[in-house]
Amino acid sequence: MTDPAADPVLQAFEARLAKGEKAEPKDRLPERYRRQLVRMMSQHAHSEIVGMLPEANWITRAPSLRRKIGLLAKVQDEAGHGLYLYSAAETLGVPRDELIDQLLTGKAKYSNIFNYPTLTWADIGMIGWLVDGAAIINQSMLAKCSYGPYVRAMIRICKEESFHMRQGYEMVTALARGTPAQQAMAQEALNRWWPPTLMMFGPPEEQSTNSEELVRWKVKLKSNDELRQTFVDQTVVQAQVLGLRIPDPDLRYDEDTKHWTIGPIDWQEFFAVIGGNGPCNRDRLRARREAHEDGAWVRAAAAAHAAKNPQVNA
Ligand code: BYC
Repeated sequence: MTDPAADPVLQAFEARLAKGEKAEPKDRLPERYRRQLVRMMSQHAHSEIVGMLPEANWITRAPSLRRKIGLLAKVQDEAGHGLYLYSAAETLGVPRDELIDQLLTGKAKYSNIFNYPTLTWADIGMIGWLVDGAAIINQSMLAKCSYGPYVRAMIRICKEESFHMRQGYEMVTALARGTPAQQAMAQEALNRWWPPTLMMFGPPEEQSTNSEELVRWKVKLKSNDELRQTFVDQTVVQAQVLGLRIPDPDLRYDEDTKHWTIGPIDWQEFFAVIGGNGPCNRDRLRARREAHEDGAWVRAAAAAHAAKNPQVNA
């Protein structure tokens, strides 16, 4: 890691962070900080966009009009989140086209969780309850991070994600209080979504290559493991209320620490999934590429309209 004494830009930047000030796009930012933010914010934007796919898979099969309207609105919200985040990442000097190209060519990462299939309607409830629940815990920390545009995007996104989580919990509640077949469907979905949701927080400290820098520069305010623990403590109790069983034979309440402890996480599976070898990686990228190609005429029309109406871009 660079010694701040040898780098006046880094020294001034760290002094500002120490005073609790936020960094803004017009500031002189250390190159490494800028690159770390581009990496993280673009991965986050891609996750929102790819995250639309597993849920969109169920729009036509939602069990009632009310559920269909709710799901449609949620998927549209995710598209909006992706757009705020691409805009926020662009403030760091990288054009959106370049970021999208990195996603479509498989160079960029996106959240591990969206490489798993949505096999039943209960999976849509699990995404809301577990995946959005995990995302909010991670994102409410990012909403206090050191980069102003990311903070502003996160504040808005967290409000919408909280609603998504409540909606998911309400869907799972309906199944958990339903017929034995509905209860079994909810339990089976929880069994599949629990392990990859725990992985969403990223690997443990010793394998978390970016954490040291990100914590130092106040992008991350808590470690991956600390946030994962917050999620476990919150979710175990919710599962108890629902009468669902967390699929972990090692799950125990530790009276000393007052936390729930979990069994081992399969990090080999995690690294295989983020390396491109999860159950749905190829499908997800294929779907995104097709959507991008299908949208070419919209981009061309928007560009032609803007060229004829310079005030649009003024
Ligand atoms: N998935 O050094 P580490 C949503 C990678 S979407 C994939 O700890 P870092 C929603 C990591 O990139 C919300 N890769 O990383 C949308 C690194 O590899 P590189 C998504 C992961 O950055 C639609 C390596 O592992 N949220 O809510 O310090 C519908 C070592 O990890 C993951 C965000 O994107 C992962 N889960 O910490 C419904 C939040 N974890 O890049 C819901 C923003 C780690 O060095 N991101 N890796 O090659 C973050 O907060 C942080 O990037 C992470 C990881 C905590 C995820």
